[in-house]
Amino acid sequence: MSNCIFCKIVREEAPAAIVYRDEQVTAFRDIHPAAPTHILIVPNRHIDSVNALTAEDESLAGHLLTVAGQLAAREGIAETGYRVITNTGPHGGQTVSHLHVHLIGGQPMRHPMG
Ligand code: DGP
Repeated sequence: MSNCIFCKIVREEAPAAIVYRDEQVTAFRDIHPAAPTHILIVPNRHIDSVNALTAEDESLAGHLLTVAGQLAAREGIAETGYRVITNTGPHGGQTVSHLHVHLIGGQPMRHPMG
């Protein structure tokens, strides 16, 4: 999608602190970090949200989580713990319509769910 900010980051047409990239996903630091570690992991191919995932995306969806775990280890927060969040739609608080996984950690999480 030409106007999608995360597509632009994936294509390196917009700046971002990219921390990981492979043929399926790109990970970069959130511009408004909610904790010492706040990384967004996005599919390189535009997918609006969890709502748009199909059975053909199951490997990709799993890969987003696997990379989250690997980056948590690399960031040194695997043992202390962290949150992996995917907001979906207005009630979920999704503000960027390109599927993304938040990896947030480095401090105790304060916000309760819901
Ligand atoms: P969500 O509310 O789940 O859609 O989260 C979107 C996140 O994306 C939010 O934490 C801020 C982040 N974000 C928005 N625009 C940019 C950007 O241009 N660069 C980076 N690095 N992060 C962005």
